[in-house]
Amino acid sequence: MKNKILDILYASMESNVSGQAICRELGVSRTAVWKNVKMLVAQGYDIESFGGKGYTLHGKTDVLNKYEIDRRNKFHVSVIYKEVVDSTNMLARNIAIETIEEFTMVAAGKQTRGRGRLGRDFESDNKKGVWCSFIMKPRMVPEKALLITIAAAIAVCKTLLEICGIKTGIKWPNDIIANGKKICGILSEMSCETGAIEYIITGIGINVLQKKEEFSPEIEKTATSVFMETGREYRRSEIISALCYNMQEAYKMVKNGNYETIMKNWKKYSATDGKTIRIIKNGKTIIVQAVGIDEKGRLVTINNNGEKESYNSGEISVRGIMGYI
Ligand code: BT5
Repeated sequence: MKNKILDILYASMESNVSGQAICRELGVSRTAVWKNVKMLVAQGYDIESFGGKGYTLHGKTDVLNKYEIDRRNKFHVSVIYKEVVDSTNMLARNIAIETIEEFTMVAAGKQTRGRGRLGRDFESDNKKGVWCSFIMKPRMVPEKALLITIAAAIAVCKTLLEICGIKTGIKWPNDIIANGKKICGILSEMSCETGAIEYIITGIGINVLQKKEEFSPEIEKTATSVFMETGREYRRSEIISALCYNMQEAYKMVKNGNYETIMKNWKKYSATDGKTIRIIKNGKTIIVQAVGIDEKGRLVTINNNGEKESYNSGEISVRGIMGYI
């Protein structure tokens, strides 16, 4: 019933809806409406109550739940939402095995064990960010899977530009940076069977509402958030819904082999192209120039002798661009 009440209040946002009208429309008692409104307020909705005579929904609050995502879900993507999980990538893995859906989003209010690459942690034990994973089941050869991470990075940059007006760049292959600091991390994991992709899970973590002092001392100097970049408290539901849309588009681009569009967008958002970068390979540091990416999403570089080389994401670690260490 809560969702039906929200539908009615959203339809007349910022104006008074009489309690009686809600009762009539839903065929329930005044007490039932009042009890449900109380629960919505406890969830964080800003609903003004006029002594049982009516209710007004104010639209400024940042409530993240399945209803808020679905309400803005233009593609009607299948969405799974949990208040607290260990890691959305872990939950997604269990769902991926069962589901027959080709594209699913798993999102959480907070993560108690957010994961980065190579066993690193990702700080997300707070309700201040967008923490989600996309389960994709494409018919595609595994070599092209790295392109999904690239396309996801493009989807994040697009979303942050469209919704928050923030210009970001992709630090190949999985970091999104704003003014030299990390605003988002991406973690793609893949399962293959007999040479074909069984599923790909792409986890995306975007810092939205954190203030500088809310990051741990370990990342305080290298991390940033939408709030720190804009001074505004954007709604997570708005960002996640736009991301879901852009991610679906990104997925289609990769699946349909629309490389030209991917390359065009890569050039637009790349933070590495044309830059001298330090790459670490097998513990050794090499200085090269980043040229771009190839059709498999590998990083293409050129060294002082003019020799070109392409790298997979597992092979190297990129350092030293735009002040990001
Ligand atoms: C990543 O790994 O950046 C991938 C992060 C993916 C997170 C999403 S959230 C939803 C989904 N569920 C998960 O469990 N994970 C995904 P990596 O490139 O290894 O970077 C990790 C490093 O980034 C850490 O060692 C810290 O230095 C830094 N870091 C940790 N938390 C951060 C944060 N919130 N913002 C910026 N930097 C952070």
